[in-house]
Amino acid sequence: PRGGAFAAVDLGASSGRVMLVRVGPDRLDLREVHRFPNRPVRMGPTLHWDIPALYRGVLDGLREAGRITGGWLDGVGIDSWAVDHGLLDADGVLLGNPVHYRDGRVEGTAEKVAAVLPPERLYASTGLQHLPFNTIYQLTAARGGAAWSAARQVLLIPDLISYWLTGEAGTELTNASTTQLIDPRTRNWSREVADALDIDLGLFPPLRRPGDPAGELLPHVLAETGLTGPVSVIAVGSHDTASAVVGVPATGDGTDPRFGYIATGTWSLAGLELPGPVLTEESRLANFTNELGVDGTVRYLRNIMGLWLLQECLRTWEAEDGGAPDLAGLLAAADRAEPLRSVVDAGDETFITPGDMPARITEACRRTGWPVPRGRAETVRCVLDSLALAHRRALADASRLSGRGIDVVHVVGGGARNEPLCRLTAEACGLPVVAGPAEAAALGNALVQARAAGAVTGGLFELRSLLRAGLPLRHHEPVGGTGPWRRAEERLHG
Ligand code: LFR
Repeated sequence: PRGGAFAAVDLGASSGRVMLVRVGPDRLDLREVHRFPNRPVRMGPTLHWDIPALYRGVLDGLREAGRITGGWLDGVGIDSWAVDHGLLDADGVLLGNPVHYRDGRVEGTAEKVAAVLPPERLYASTGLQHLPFNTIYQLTAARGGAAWSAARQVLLIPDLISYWLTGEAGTELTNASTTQLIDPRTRNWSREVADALDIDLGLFPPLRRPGDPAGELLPHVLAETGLTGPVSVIAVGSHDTASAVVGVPATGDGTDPRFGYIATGTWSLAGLELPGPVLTEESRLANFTNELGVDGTVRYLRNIMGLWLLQECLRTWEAEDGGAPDLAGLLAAADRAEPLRSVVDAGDETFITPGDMPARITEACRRTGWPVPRGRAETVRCVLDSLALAHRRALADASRLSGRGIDVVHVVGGGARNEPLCRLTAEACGLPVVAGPAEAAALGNALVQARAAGAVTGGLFELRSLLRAGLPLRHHEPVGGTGPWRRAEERLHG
């Protein structure tokens, strides 16, 4: 293997970035070449993604990457948040800006789906946790609309970007698993679910697996980005969480990988990497998901509200103040505030939609009999304690339901930079936390490309050893007992 230069496009719910990642048998370095905001926009009653702005950000990033390498790239890979999609008409033209999963259109669709496919059967067939915005609910909401009758193809967000770059359509498997139309045992479409919901699977282009070729940049894309062709697009774990878990610098060798992970960003995704799904009724009731990962793995995890709670508080305060609040100051004040004074259930669906988060936190504390936070520092403390508590609970549940022990917790993604959050998570779990890399998704994206392009070889263990060698990681030992956390958990969840 000779190494190479890869562009990893990683679109998150609050920002997108293009990283230039150089990977070789004993080399891994990454450089952020372009970062751009992801600002959803409400048009009429509906919350949309500003997909043209995101696509422009991708093109700008590729141009910048090419400027650094002299026009040459060994691969391009795209990952983004899951679940959402665009509809294409018979000419391959996008029918309206994709709808944001936090939009209210899915209200009431879970009941419709449950009426034809009971939740027990849906879980037994797909292993997916109930999230009110899973693709099947969005498709249920979209049906009946004018765009739907003109739609000839459904493309998930990374596949849509890839289609514009290459002219070739495919459905990448790890992200497809979040549609709730995939059977995690066969790692293929579930006819049973599609038939029951009357969804035409022919709307989805053929499945691709991470590492599969996904086309070459079109001539006009080369012209616009200044890149020298041919440039291959390579399918990666196109669900950002799939790529982020490839980017976990774990040491387990695959036979006894006793690590838990928390991919933190807008969401916290806390769980385990398993060789196969857990589809028990107990697992369904605990709302655990079996998303498909790279190299035949399963991500057994629970979605926790994540830093969205903090982001929405900040947005509310910014509107009040007419300027951005001082985040570092708030985090420091929260760190000094009384521990575990109040906590909320960070899995509570009432936090999903955008809006006044401090008010919703106050309301949740009142409802459950916890003291109401007095001011911003205590609100932020409540968010951090609540996230750490939810991390503890998710990892303990994952371990119990799968029968696999955990010796160490890896915190990756943007939240790895949040020192108090990592420290509180170590304390709550009673386990050492290794924090970093913050850019796990982009790194996991690039590593899968690099292997497909022959720049490196090996399985997840070998890919991860490059991360361990190449990146600064922070270690947090659990200090203090888990007693207060156990008591808070009992009080909150009974
Ligand atoms: C994280 C993530 C989660 C998914 C949520 C919505 O960015 O991809 O894994 O549940 O966004 O798509």
